[in-house]
Parts: sequence; structure tokens; C-alpha cells
Amino acid sequence: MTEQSLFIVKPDGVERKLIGQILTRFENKGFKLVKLKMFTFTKEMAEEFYSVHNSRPFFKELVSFITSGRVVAAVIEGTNAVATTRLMIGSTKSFEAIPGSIRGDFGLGLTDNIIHASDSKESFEKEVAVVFK
Ligand code: 3AN
Repeated sequence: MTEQSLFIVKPDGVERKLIGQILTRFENKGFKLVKLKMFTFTKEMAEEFYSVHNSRPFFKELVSFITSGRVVAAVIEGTNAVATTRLMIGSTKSFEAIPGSIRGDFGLGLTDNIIHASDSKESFEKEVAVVFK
């Protein structure tokens, strides 16, 4: 089923010059890039973007990290985009992520885990509205 998803190269990924390699993986996989934007999250945007996590103990750290530098957001389109993108990014804890996944190949961090991707159609719709409004 053709659908869309969103991913964000986080400040650590931008700082480490991984934007090109990450976009290439999605293009090589067969996804079409339909929107692309480089920007810095404001605190308000970040709190809205991560609102599902606002009662978690790591919420402040998460907002502080995502607002710490420029990010690149992309909307991609293709078969099974949400689930396939989650497979491509790997587990939340980069140190446990399977080699071959983006987190598995490029990092060891948890808060600084290189990339975010929508985990459902509902998250995608909410996240697009925050980032591409
Ligand atoms: P994912 O990004 O794999 O969907 P979520 O949605 O569980 O992971 O968490 C959102 C973000 O919150 C993660 N990308 C990570 O940066 C951060 N995070 C998740 N769990 C923790 C934790 N236990 N401690 C610190 N940060 C965390």
C-alpha cells in the first residue's frame, strides 16, 4: 500500500554530516522524497511534536536535545512507508540496534539516536502538521 511517512535527521546526525547518507538510503530503498526542510525546532514546536512523551522522565532531555541544533525533516512516499521506515531506522537504543539499520550503523546513543521516524499513520499526520505548517 502506498503511503507517506516522515523522518527527521536529529541534531547529532546533522552535526556528524550524515544527511546525505541517510537520504540516499531512503532513495535507494525506492522511496520518493516529497518534502524536505532544514530548520531548528523551537521549544514550543518540540513540546508539541513530542507531546505523547510529556509525562516521561526523559521529556525535558528530549526537548532540550531536539532544539539544540538544526535538523532535516523529510516526507517520503512509497509502499508500507511507516513500517518500512521504522525497520530502516532500527531500535530506539542505538547500541542495541541491528547493524544494517541507520541507528545500528551510525551510533551508540539513546537520546542522541540520529533519526526520528513516525511510528503510525496518526503520528505521521500530527508530526507533518507541526513541522510543515
Ligand atoms: P523512537 O524514536 O524509536 O520511536 P520513542 O518514541 O520511544 O522512540 O522515544 C522518542 C525519543 O525519546 C527517542 N528517539 C529517544 O531520543 C528518546 N528516548 C526514548 N526512550 C528514552 C529513555 N529511556 N531515555 C532517554 N531518552 C529516551
